[in-house]
Amino acid sequence: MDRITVTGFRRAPPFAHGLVRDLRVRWALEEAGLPYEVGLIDFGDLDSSAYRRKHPFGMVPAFEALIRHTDLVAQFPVLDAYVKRCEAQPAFQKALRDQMADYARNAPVAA
Ligand SMILES: N[C@@H](CCC(=O)N[C@@H](CS)C(=O)NCC(=O)O)C(=O)O
Repeated sequence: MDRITVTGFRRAPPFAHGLVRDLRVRWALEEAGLPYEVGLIDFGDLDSSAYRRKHPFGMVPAFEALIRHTDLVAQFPVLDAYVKRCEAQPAFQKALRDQMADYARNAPVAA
């Protein structure tokens, strides 16, 4: 697997320390024991076309490798158990039901 790169801010105001969302990704990668690099960016980089190719909304974090929708999570029992616990929650079940209902309602009609 390619090495994973997660973007984070080079600097953040003190109130945001520990809250910027690259933290949870770094944490998950630490739990999984996966090697990764952090690509530090400045706030002003968020609008650059190079960064928008990584994250279309110009936010942190962005990944250089895709983790979800692979069997990667299933290879790590701690992550697999976490995902299963989260997906068993009523909030996830409702969100999933609603998304499926949207797809069903808007399904293309067979010709
Ligand atoms: N839905 C995204 C949101 C990411 C997000 O809000 N990132 C903030 C930093 S914590 C950001 O990049 N803000 C820059 C901006 O809004 O211009 C996620 O959960 O990863």
